Amino acid sequence: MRKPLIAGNWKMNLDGAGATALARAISDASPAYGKVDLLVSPPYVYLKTVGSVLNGGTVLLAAQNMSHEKSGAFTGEISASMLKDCGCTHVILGHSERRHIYKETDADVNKKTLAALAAGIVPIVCVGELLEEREGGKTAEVIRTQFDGSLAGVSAEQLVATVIAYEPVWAIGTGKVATPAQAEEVHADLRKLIAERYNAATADQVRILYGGSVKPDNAAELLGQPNVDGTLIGGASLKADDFLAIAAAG
Ligand code: G2H
Repeated sequence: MRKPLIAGNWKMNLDGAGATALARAISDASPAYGKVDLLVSPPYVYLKTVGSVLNGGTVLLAAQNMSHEKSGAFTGEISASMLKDCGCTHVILGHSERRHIYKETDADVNKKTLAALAAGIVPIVCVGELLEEREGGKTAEVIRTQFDGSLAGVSAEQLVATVIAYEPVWAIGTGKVATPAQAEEVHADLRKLIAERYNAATADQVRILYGGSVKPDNAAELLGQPNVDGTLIGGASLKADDFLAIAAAG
């Protein structure tokens, strides 16, 4: 039985006061949402502040990216051990904004994934197709290629400790949500791929989140799909009421 994970990706939004207030509202309400795991992912500079608000509670803390390097002359980069030091349990890797704006490749995501796992941080590895790829009938091929490239060298044991997020690029921040059937088709194919590459028991345990314009009014149907094990939420995670309404649907 996979416990749903409801994750808020705050992206490059909020200021210190706003991040603190949002974290406090979610943390205070969290005891009523025990059926799901709650996670927030603030910008790097607010991780410590948000972590101190969440301290002692059950809400999980994630960074939105990290370097695969351990330390050294990498100006502007942040390592896995620094994230751990700030209280992070998770890190989002290969988000489509990283892949498409900052040109991160599957090989880059793979190095980061292996570094996160080695450091004991749970990677939330994102995959997703572009609109033209979907329209060209290439969705399954693109997702499978991204999965294989991003997760190369990950053992079955490590994969169970990894979260996959399917985020169709055409549905991100656009208001165009994938239909529950479209999401379920890709999630089911990802689970089949995990069973092929690893085994059925591993496939059964890995959580696969859906992301892309998830809102309170579409969350229940998406989360009702058998292979949708949670959501990665952008815009709607910036308001505690909306985020918690999605969590209530989990
Ligand atoms: C997809 C999602 C969060 P939004 O990027 O990862 O954002 O919910 O705003 O589409």
